[in-house]
Amino acid sequence: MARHLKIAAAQLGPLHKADSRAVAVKRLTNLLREAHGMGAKFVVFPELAFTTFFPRWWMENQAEVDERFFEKQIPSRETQPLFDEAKKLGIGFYIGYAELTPEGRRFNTAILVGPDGSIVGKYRKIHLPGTADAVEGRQGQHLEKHYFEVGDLGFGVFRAFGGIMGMCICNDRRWPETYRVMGLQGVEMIMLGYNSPVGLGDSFDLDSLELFHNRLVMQSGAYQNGTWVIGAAKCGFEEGYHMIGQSAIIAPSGEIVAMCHTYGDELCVRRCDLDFGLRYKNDIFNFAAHRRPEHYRLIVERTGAKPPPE
Ligand code: CDT
Repeated sequence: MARHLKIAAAQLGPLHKADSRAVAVKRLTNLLREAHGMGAKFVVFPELAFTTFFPRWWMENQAEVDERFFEKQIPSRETQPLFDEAKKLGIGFYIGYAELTPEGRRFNTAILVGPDGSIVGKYRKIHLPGTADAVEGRQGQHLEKHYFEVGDLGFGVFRAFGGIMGMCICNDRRWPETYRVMGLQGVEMIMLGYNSPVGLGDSFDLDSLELFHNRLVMQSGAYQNGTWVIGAAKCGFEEGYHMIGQSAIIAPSGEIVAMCHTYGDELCVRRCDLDFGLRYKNDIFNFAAHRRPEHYRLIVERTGAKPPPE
C-alpha cells in the first residue's frame, strides 16, 4: 500500500524580544490552520519557535533568561492553544523550544507531536555552534554553548505517521554524521528547524554563500541516506540581524521539491511518498551491501582533524 504523507514546512518571519509567547503561538496556530486547509497532515516549525533567537545576546540574569525564553513545561498555559488546535484538526507537528528541565538543565530541544496531541518523540540538539563566552569585538554573538548543554538523547528515530521519523536542529544539518546515524536506523523523513543568522562578523564571501550551504547540506543529507528532509526557518530581519529563509522540502533524490520564497510566515507543502527513498536505500546507498565501517574508525575515535606528520 502506498505510504504518502502530506507535509508542510512552516516558516516563521522574525520574532522580536518584545513579542510575547502569545504572539508567537497565534502566528504558529495560523500557519497550522492554513496547512490543514491545504491538506497537510504534519507541520514542521522552526528551532526555538516561541521566542526571538536569544543566543545572539550575552545576558547576565539567568533567572530572567529562564523566564523570558525557556519552557519549564510543554505544553504550558501559554503554548497550550497550539497543541489544542493541532489536536482538534488531527494534525501532527515538529517544534523547537528552549527546554528547562525540573533538574535545572537547559537544552535546545525539538519534539514530535502526534495528531492526538501526545508527544511521540524528543530530540535535544547535539551540535551547538558558537561560543560559551562572548567574543570581544564581534559584531554579533552566537552563544548557544553558553545557554545550552549538549543534547543527551542521541539521534533517535520514531515510528509515527506511517513512517520512520527523525529529528535534528539547525547546525546539526551541516554535519553528515547527523543524517548517517539516522540513516543507519532506516530513517525516512528528517525534520529540522533553523535560525541561521548572517552578518555576525564573518567576511562577505562566507556570508554570501549561506543560502547555497543551507541547500547543499540538506540536499546531500537527503540523497546520501535516501530520506526526505524538511527544513523550516525562522528568518528575516530579527532584532537587527538577517536570518536566512528558503525553508524547503527535499526528496530522497536530493531534489528540492518545494521551497519558501519570502522572509515572512509562509508554508511550502508537498505530498511525500515515504517509499521513495527505497530506490536509493536498495541500490546505490544499500548500506548493508556497500558500507565499509572497518575503514571508518577515525570517525568515532577522533574529534578534531590531525594532519599526518610533516
Ligand atoms: N541556530 C544555529 O544553530 N545556527 C547556526 C549558526 C551558526 S553561526 C555561528 C547554523 O548552523 O545555522
